[in-house]
Amino acid sequence: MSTNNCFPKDFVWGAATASFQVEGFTREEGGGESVWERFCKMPGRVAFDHNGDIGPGQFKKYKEDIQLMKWLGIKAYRFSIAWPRIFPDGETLNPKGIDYYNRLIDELLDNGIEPWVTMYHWDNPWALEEKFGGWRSKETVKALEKYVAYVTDKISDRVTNFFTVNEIMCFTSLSYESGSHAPGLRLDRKTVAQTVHNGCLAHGTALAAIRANARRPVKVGIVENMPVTVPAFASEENIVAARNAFRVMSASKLTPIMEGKYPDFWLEEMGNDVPEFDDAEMKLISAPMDFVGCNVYAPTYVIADADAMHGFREIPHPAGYPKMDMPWLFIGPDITYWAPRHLKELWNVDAVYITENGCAAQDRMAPDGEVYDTDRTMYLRHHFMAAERATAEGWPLKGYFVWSLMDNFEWSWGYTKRFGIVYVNYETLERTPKLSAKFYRETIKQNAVV
Ligand code: PNW
Repeated sequence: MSTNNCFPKDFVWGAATASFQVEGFTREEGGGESVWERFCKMPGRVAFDHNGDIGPGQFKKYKEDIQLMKWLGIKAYRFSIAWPRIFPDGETLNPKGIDYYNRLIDELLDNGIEPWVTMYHWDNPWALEEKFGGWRSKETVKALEKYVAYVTDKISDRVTNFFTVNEIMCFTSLSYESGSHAPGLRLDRKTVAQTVHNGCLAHGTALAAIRANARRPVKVGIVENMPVTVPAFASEENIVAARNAFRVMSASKLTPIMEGKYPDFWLEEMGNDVPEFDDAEMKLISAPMDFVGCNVYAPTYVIADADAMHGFREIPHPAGYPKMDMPWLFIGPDITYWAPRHLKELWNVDAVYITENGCAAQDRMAPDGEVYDTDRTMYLRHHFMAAERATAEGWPLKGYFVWSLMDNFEWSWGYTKRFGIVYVNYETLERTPKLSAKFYRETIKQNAVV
């Protein structure tokens, strides 16, 4: 039993997934089409034209999956609700749509696992895209408000922890600028800036709707994948540089959410392409949260540079820098330490959760039926060391959710990338805990780096 490297007693160990990535069976019980379902049907957009029709099939296998979670010993399961199950055309209620989530929540609670609910993880109703242009329009934000109000009313008797939206960049810039995410468009800078603003507004609107409709006291925050800036080495100047860079690099998202206004330098830089907004919206966007969720995968290295505009310079990764199995997945466990530290030092945030951390790896089942993902285990262990350091130094890190509980639909990569600590055989839907799952189980059991 290790006595060193222990986590605080109440540290929340969890696992995360998202509806479109794990559920499958999106049309059962009256569900509608999401932008991602439609995107999968556009030839060539998703690897091998994979789709979310079945996937890991958690919609049918949630009881089995909850037994896996129980075996792992996680205290919390972060999952998202599929908006088109509840409002299939974005506007008309499907009362049966909530049934699945009621079953899931009840089963989790019966097994001693807390449900942590993400309201929006990218699967918005396709109809809103057609009618209003999706996140280009504030009409979509209004539709989100109605959806979030309804869901909160139905589940807040049993759910305490809510997240508003997941990763603003991924449903705005990637969706309307680079086009790698649904609906796959490539639009001009002003339109994209408007989607980003509307994404912030979606967060603020959902936050208010959750607070207004909750049946009991609840806790609410956002999930962001802000660039996590790491001082190339921790000299005093580099630490200051990394902290400033953290704020500057989130100028259109987390920074206005924390500060209530867009930074002047950003407004200047955007010129005529500044999105439409008013004071009332900025107030909504920046309403106080109970915690901040950070999805951390790869580092952004920074050094001090007195001649640079904001006093820092980002250093690119050299060609041979070690990576996990995604083009962007540079290894840099220090982000798990620096995210809560920057958030505390910049904005006095008192509760931070790592809402996602994990990696894709080239998992193969060995002849003995085991998956020996020593690479993922190494990746995770180093993040746990950084997490333990953060808690030991008193930075406000309160919990950690591994991405992901199981292999799932990795967006435009389809099923070609595996992020799970549990292996999924997509032919039989059989689940096999990998070495990393056994490692995670032991970590939770000892509440320490093992
Ligand atoms: C997150 N990047 O997305 C999402 O929240 C998950 O749904 C997803 O499966 C997971 O990370 C793994 O990709 C990201 O380009 C998308 O750096 C893109 C990036 C990071 C995270």
